[in-house]
Amino acid sequence: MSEKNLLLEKDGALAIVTFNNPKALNALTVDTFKALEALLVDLEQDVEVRVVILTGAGEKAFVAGGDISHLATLDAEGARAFALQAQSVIARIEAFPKPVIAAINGYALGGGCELSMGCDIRIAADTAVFGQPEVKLGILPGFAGTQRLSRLVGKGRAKEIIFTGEMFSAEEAYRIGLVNKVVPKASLMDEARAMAGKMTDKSASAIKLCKEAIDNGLEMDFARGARYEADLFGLSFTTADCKEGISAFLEKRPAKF
Ligand code: CO8
Repeated sequence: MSEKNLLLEKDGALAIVTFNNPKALNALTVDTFKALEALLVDLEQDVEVRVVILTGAGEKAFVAGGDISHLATLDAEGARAFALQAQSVIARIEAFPKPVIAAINGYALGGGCELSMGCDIRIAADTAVFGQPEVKLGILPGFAGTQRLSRLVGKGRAKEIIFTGEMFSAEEAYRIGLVNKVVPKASLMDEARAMAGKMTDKSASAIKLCKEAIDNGLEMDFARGARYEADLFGLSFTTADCKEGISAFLEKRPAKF
């Protein structure tokens, strides 16, 4: 456990981080972001941990957004600083060298939806509810939601979601490609663990390079992205995992990564 608003459970190669302020539907504060950043630094260095799952405590919410009572205290400079702090922590999740799965157990609104979009994979409970309701508060998504939502679901759909501020279901989130999978609420964590399990027995160094190729390559034009992939492909041949994976196949035995 790293601090009250953030719980950490380690289970073999898996780390489960839980936003734990259910009375305020796990709304995100400056302190939560600081704690999350410190935890990510630890988990990055922890060689045992191969996959991280983020989820929310309580029955109702993953994360219902930035803490509106904190937003009420901010001036323009403070709002910009909060947005930048949150963006840098979410960017750290996106660049984290191991897969990060969001197990979305309820409301994923505003900053909560934005945080989930920094994760590699989103699995939603069938009861989860999504939305970017900032326009109802006279503000805009400030945790890079305008950028990530447009890239994930396309510009037209992102504008509809952001301009209307309407909430939508997990099924709709699946239909538009915002989440990878919708599962019964009762089996959400089992499903997240099962998906993580399909990654933890694979090569961590190869997965890290795949993540870099996808995330960094998508910011390039196709030819440069493909060239970048080839560079990383070459790099993968310098790893012990490459030797082990290929030898294991040829020796007809399971690879041990
Ligand atoms: N911040 C602070 N407290 C919250 C938040 C929040 N985002 N969401 C819920 N809470 C609190 C409620 O105030 C309430 O507290 P209390 O019991 O003390 O009155 C408690 O959680 C339970 O909430 P409700 O009683 O409202 O529960 P309901 O089931 O009736 O409703 C909803 C659930 C629909 C989720 C409702 O709580 C709601 O609409 N919440 C706000 C959702 C929202 O607007 N989120 C976006 C916030 S803005 C944001 O995230 C932008 C980030 C970028 C900012 C840029 C930086 C400056």
